[in-house]
Amino acid sequence: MFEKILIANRGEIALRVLRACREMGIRTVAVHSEADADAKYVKLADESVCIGPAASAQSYLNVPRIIAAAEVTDAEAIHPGYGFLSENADFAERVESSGFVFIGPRPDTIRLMGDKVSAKQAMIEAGVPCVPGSGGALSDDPKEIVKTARAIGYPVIIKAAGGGGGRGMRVVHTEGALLTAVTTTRTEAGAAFGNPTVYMEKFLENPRHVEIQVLADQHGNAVYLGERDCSMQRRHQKVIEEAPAPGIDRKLIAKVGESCVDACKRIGYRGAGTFEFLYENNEFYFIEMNTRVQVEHPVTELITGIDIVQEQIRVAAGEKLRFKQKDVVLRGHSMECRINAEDPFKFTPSPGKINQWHTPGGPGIRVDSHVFSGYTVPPHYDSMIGKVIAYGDTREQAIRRLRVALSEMVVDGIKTNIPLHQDLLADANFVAGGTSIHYLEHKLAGKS
Ligand code: MV4
Repeated sequence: MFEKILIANRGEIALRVLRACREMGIRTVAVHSEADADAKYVKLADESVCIGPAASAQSYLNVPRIIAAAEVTDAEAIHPGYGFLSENADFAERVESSGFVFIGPRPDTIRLMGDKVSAKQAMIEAGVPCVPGSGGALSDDPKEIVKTARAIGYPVIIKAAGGGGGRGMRVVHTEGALLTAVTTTRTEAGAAFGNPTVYMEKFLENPRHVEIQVLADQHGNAVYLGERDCSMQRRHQKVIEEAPAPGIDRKLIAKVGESCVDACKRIGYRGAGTFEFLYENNEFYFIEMNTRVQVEHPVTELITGIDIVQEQIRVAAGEKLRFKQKDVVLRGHSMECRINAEDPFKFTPSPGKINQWHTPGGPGIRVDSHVFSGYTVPPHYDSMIGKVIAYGDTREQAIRRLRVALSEMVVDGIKTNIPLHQDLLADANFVAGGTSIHYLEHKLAGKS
């Protein structure tokens, strides 16, 4: 096992990784920007290195500084968390060529999944169900483009190969709008991602977002840890996530989960990963794969009893997975509310000093946050300041526990989205389960 790990991230995930390391007896190096010098996880870490000014581009995205910090502290491995450099294949390559272990998949796997056309190609070959589409990059020939769209059937969606997470997409409802949409998406993709390649899919009108968590070691073993429903989102930012996904046939999930495991084995996947699907009319359709630990990993941890971050570290160190698929048993229900420093209904950021921070507790409540009373939320980064996660025997119990937990929580000094969560946890449609990816935006627009 590693003796020392450098954590190349900030906020709640830096603290989450630090806790995993401490529990495993691994020493830690925190790297931080000037704005995060007083963070709790920086003080809890065995060593810390300031890697630059507040702006992420000069600190948390500053590859030479991060590598230098690993060198001077003699760390053996680097955990990238989520966001920042976590899915940057060039960074993973630099980490490995500098003699450190990247806690994540091999660089070429990150590259394969970062290109959404090659990712989808790999999934089709592995037998993972995909959205019907162009089956590769879209042709340059207008006649071919029209033919492809007719074969798929309108509406279609044009997506950038270099996009993902909702960036670089355009929905097309009629043949008359097709070619300009393709040209515009290509131009935008070239400018935004340096890659004008686009592909086409059938546009699914009212799906849910259901994703499958996988873990794979470097010895050819892989398992899936059930699924998460992340449909409650606004502008591609998830708000509430839960596991299991309500009302979906377990046999179907097992079939799709096994196909994800097969895909992991075929591509030689290593570490934790997430297969994102759209789910509509009792069918799963793969859209993208994330090659990092995700914000919402705790809901899976609570229903499986598996510490995903510790497993990431173990498989990165070359250990074999300690459990087989039959040992992965889902029990109960878990739900997570992302707590953001923002206006609950206008969504404008609300950074600043938190005078009082009181977190909830009691049976089945977990709070993942780096915040404390007196902490100042810097304006330079993502607005998420923590997560309240509930576990219950049933979905109803998890929801009741979350409601009680949020009612106990005190965040004084800044605005948070807790009132939005309280609205959602009292919303009859959400409580019934199975709302689509458009539900929250429709609700906020006053349509439901
Ligand atoms: C789609 C889709 C409908 N049909 N693809 C948005 C984020 C990116 N991961 C893929 N996205 C979508 N792809 C087809 N063929 C609808 C979305 C989509 C979406 C997906 C997941 C979660 C939230 C979403 C919000 C709007 C659109």
